[in-house]
Amino acid sequence: MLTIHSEDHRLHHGAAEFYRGRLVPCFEMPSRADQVLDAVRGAGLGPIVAPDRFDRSALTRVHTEDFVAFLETAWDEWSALGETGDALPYAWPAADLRQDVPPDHIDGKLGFYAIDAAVPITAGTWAAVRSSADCALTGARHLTRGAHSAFALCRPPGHHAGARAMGGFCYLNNAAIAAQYLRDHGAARVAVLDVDYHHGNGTQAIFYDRGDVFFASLHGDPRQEYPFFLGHADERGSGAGLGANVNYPLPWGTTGADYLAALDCAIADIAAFGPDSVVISLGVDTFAEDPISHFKLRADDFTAIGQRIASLGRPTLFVMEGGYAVADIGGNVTAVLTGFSG
Ligand code: 5XA
Ligand code: ZN
Repeated sequence: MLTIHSEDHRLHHGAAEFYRGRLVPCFEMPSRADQVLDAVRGAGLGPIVAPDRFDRSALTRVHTEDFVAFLETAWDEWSALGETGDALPYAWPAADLRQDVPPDHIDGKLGFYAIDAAVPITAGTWAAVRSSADCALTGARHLTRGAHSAFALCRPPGHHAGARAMGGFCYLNNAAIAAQYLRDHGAARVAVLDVDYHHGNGTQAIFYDRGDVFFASLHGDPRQEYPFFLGHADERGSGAGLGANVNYPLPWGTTGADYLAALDCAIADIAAFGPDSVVISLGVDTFAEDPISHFKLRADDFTAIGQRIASLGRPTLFVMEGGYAVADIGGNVTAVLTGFSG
């Protein structure tokens, strides 16, 4: 299996995120990708290549023009204020506030284009975000050229990013951008399966009214868990997309056995949809030792996840999402990938 990786991920290293009333060191850090890369090499998974550079238009197939422009210029606008620390939002257009007038000031823009304060913007964030999307796009291109699988070692991750919003360590939605690329290059039907611990709210929202991209997600129940405001079982899609969205919210404490039973249902949903290719939002923060999550999966469970995904028998792109037990992230990711490859 080909792995796509860029050293540019290192350009994004936020100092702090806002969590439970305090600024804490970012859980999403460069060493995560280093550990995964080491494990990919150690497992002899296959070649590792740098991403191709894609046109900006591949991003605006799923994100709005104004949002991409905001990400491109946010650091310059922030640093023009004389600020040298990371840019973070502090005010949001929540209920009863206007969401139709983008502010001019960067403080307002940061909140307007964010769902939370876990998205620090640094001097190198845009370059890293862009290279992360390029990794996903390169993997998708590899599938369109006949490959059976690829692993996009994306960092920062993407599945919380909506068409017009960043959040939860995510800026551009790498999996959605890749799925759209597959649609634009020959695949009539694409399925996105999100096995990250957190609901992929951004991916769901981007494809919610579409019948050509199926979205299935297993995740911590939003009644208990971030992102809290999307990811319930009754969200089935709308309009042409009705029936093309399935959520399996699971309670804190979910074990490997319970998780795999739900995964079997999601796999059956995807098989019934009949996709030409599959994109996996691959988070391993379902791991029992993950510092911010509450599932109980073990290494063997990750192998079983890969085996079940392989049972779909479709060209498959794995896109890296979350996982914060840094010492174990590499082993858990390669367990999925080697489980898939057999
Ligand atoms: O998949 N999403 C994550 O791992 C980030 C969650 C951020 C919670 N503050
Ligand atoms: Zn996650």
